[in-house]
Amino acid sequence: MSRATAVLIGVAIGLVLIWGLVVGVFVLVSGTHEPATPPVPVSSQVDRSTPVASPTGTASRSGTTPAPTVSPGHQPPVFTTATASSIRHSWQDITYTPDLVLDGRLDTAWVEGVDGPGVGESIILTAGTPQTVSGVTIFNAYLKSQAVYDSNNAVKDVRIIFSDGTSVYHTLTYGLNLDGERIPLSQPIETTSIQVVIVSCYLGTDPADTAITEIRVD
Ligand SMILES: [Ca+2]
Repeated sequence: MSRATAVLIGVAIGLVLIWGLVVGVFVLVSGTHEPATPPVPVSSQVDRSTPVASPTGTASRSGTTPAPTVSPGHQPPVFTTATASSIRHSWQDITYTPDLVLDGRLDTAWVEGVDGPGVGESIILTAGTPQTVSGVTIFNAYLKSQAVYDSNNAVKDVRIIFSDGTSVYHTLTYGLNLDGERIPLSQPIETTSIQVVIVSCYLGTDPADTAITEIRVD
């Protein structure tokens, strides 16, 4: 064997060894790539867990159901102030001011203060902001007791006027009624005021005074 041939064989062996190393390394590298594949399912698990999380979010939203509580029903209307076209003078320590229709008591009342039964007199409830009203309940006359009821006038025909100018007319029933008589509106009205006008009266034994014990609004 010539020297050149020996060199060629040596080079060939060297190349084979290098090739072997390259292939080995490639196998090792591609082998480490194999486990790199699982992350895909892992990430898909993350995707799956995300939708799972979102229903949980919706559940907590519906669980925090105060939102439905607010949306279905409107806030009850609140009228804080009452003024009147006239007021009967106080007698002894009893007063008859208009605010007494908003005090929640059936033994206090507004009594008009003009001569005669007070036809045309009125009481006005007002609110700082528009309120949605579906009905007005009148606790008619002076409900402190049957005797007091009998002596004072009760309202018979009443006109209720709202701040937008619309009005309803209603004839109240005679008789002591501690539950009040509700006057329903054909549709809710947004209003900042409710004026209750005495159109006519049922006369009491002392026909000088007409009273309204309470006015409640829903
Ligand atoms: Ca009252």
